[in-house]
Amino acid sequence: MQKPNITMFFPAYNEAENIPRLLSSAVKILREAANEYEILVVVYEGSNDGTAGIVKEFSKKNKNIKLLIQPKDKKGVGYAKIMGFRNAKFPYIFYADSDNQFDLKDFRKFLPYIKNYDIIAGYRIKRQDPTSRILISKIYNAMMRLLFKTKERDLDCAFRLVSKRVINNISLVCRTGVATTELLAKARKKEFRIKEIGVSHYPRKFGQPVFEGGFLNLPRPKVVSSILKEIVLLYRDLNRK
Ligand SMILES: Nc1nc2c(ncn2[C@@H]2O[C@H](COP(=O)(O)OP(=O)(O)O)[C@@H](O)[C@H]2O)c(=O)[nH]1
Ligand SMILES: [Mg+2]
Repeated sequence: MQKPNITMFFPAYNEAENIPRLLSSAVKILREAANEYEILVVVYEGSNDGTAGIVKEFSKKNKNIKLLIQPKDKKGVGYAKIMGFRNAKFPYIFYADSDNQFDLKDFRKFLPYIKNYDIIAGYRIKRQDPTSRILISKIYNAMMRLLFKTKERDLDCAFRLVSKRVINNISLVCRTGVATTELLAKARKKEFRIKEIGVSHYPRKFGQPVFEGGFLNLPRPKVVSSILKEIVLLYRDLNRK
């Protein structure tokens, strides 16, 4: 059986210390799993730790690796995903966070299903984040499930394979982390087939998460308010007659 052609993309905001391991493992997995492949790293222009430069170095050595710059005025991990999907040239598009909290080897578990499902959504078997974050996420997931009738168990898990069929049939507009729910809710509405697969999760070793920070490591009010605003917009969008 012919191997699939695969695009992998990774959003990155100040992930300089994580990029080398991420790209090495992505190349290793794709060389064995794909016929042709490309790796896009969508780097937020506001990154100031040299992330883009490191990706550029990798792209000089491997022409399948490409750097995309996300404009400064279009911040947000959701917008980075829109850019990844828009620029992906292959029919199977996989994305994950670039902070090495996942092990890309788990991508192999997806392969037997890629022809029979439109979305394969990873869920974290045991999430390795601070307890406060896990609690907030549980409340968030419950609320999103109620509002958007999504049934998947880990809505904001950034380890997914999406068929280009889906991207060509729905319009994605969310710029924040709400984007991961938007994708599932819109795909579900169009009756695309969704499969869930458990994946491993690890604590962040380098760099900072965007959601929380500061002295007490609390959720950042600006991030929370932009997420809440976007939930309202998405609700209106999905319930428009
Ligand atoms: N391009 C881009 N990447 C982002 C942005 N915000 C977060 N990221 C990346 O998205 C991924 C998830 O972010 P992170 O803060 O670790 O989220 P968490 O794992 O849910 O705490 C990481 O790889 C970040 O570098 C953004 O505005 N633009
Ligand atoms: Mg993370």
